[in-house]
Amino acid sequence: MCKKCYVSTPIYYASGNIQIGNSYTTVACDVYARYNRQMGRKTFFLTGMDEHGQKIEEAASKAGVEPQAFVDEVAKQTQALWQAMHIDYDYFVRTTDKNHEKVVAEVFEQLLKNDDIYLGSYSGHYCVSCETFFTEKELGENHTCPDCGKPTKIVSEESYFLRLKKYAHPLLEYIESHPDFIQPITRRNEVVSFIQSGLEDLCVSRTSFEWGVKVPSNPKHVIYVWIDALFNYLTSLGYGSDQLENYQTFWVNNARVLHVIGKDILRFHAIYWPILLMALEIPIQFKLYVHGWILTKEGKMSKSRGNAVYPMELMSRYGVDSVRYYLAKELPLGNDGLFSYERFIERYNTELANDLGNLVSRTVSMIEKYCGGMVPELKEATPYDASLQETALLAIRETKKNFEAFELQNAMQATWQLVRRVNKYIDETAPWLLAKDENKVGELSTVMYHLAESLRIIAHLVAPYLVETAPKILQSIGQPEDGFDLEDLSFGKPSDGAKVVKMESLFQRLDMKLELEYFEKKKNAVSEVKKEAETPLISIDDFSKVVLKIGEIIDCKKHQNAEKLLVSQIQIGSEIRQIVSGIAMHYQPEEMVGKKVVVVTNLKPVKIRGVESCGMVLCAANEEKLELLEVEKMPSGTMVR
Ligand code: ME8
Repeated sequence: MCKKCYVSTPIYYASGNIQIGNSYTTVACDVYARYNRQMGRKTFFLTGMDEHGQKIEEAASKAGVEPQAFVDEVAKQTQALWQAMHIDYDYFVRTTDKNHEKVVAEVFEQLLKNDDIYLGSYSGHYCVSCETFFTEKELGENHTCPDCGKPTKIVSEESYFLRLKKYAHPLLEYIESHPDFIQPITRRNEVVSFIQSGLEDLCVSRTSFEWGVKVPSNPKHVIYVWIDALFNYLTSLGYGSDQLENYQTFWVNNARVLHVIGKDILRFHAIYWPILLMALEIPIQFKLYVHGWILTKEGKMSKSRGNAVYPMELMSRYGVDSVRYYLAKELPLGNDGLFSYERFIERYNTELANDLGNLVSRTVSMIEKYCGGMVPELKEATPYDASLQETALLAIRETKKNFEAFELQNAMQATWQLVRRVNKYIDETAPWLLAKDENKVGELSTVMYHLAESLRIIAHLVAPYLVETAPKILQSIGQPEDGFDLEDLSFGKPSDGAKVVKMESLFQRLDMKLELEYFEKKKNAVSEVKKEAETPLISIDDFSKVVLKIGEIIDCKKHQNAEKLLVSQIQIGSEIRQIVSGIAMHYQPEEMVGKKVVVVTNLKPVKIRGVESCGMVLCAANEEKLELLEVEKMPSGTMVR
């Protein structure tokens, strides 16, 4: 068995926008890396940031800071997020790392020297957002980007090109002779037909912006951000430096090298990356696992659509494990998954609170009640033990088999077969009845042993994703942590007098209605803020067109034709104005008299339900409450500024 593992996420664009969708890759890789460590493999888990390119240069300039300061801040925030999500990476690469930049520049020169890169000129449709050129036939309606829908620009410039055409045939041969190179197979087929439809040489440099690695022999050119980014997988291992140990261990001599990516970046990884490696005669060691997207009812998550859900928001309400659980469970390899709060809460309640959380607390309570808190050893058999043990062994086998294949969802399902079986075992054996019968003491002990032993196994199987819960389960059944070794996990560890520990419930059941209301309210609040942010700014001259004065209400009556309106007579300095206000649901006419309020005095007079209104009284209001803006000391007629 291969005792090593190298797994990588894509490096995230330093746009500082990690939502629940794109945090999927990182959680999934973390789960896989933890599984491999539990299998006793020496594991290198890589993630990081993609920090060059026009998009980032523009974002920094919009924020009014230098690009380096901009990406430093985003990297800090991203690392804090990963820490909060318990992402246990071995290395966090940044493409602005000096050693990375140096290797990218050298690699480019090498490709140039080998004539795999040549100088030409390019004219085409470029999407700044996706950092990608598109051919005419690939474009969406009105020359928009087929990926993000934004307008593309025609860009014409002297450029370097990478010879993709030259490598099309060898790449097809490689894919054919390595059937598991791209998984799932649908993605592999997509790549094959794309190559078969004819590859064009790829434009790999830009001259219209500065923020990137310069071509050393022609520094007006910045190296294409994807060449720069893809090499992170090697520079992180020391490739191109004098410290090649990790490169040798985790790349050259390793059968388990995995790049996990989303479907939108398949072409870069399945075509450009292996071609770059072929051109440099670096072995193609990696396999690609391609996942779909997490969508919401409104489609792909994006900040601009306002449907993005952020992991911090969920974690602070429901804890880290439930978010990791949801993400790992939601995406079958290859297909898209859905995020909705309903689904999240449903999964939380059914699978975490009911199936697992309850099982742990019931087991602990019963062992306390029936066995004085000490996990007993096996005694007299019950008719249900054999089937439970069989399910436990099957769950171990199937969970591991699916983790091996990066089928996280199936791995979790295999474990839940056991969780459900143990719950059923409690119903079948009915320990509360056994406890009433003196002749059944032996069977009761056996049942309690089976419950605790099953929980020990479950804790090991869920440890890659329920990182906070798994140690708590072990603690509650009085078992020491053993690094959650999965290699030798089996049923039948002696209980050795372990003592159970009663703990707070692992997952509190949630009230679906209340939770949905909470998020609905939050969504409304966010859209209010967004609306406000979208309101155009006005100048001081615009503001000074509005004349505001203090007025004292000297008389007030109900409007005769409208129950929501009050008609007030307001003294403003020496003049008296009549003003109609929609506040009758909040104020009685008599309580209005004597109030000194803020009045807009230069509004054009209007008739409201037949009554003339010459101005407006200002109030603070939301959906529930309304309050007049009042002053105490200032005399009527005072200007408000
Ligand atoms: O692509 N659901 O970075 P990135 C699932 N810098 N996955 C999603 C998703 C969603 N809603 N949205 C995005 C880049 N992703 C490049 C990578 S690697 C040499 C350079 C995934 O920050 C996306 O598919 O735009 C990608 O795998 C990852 O998030 C990072 O995306």
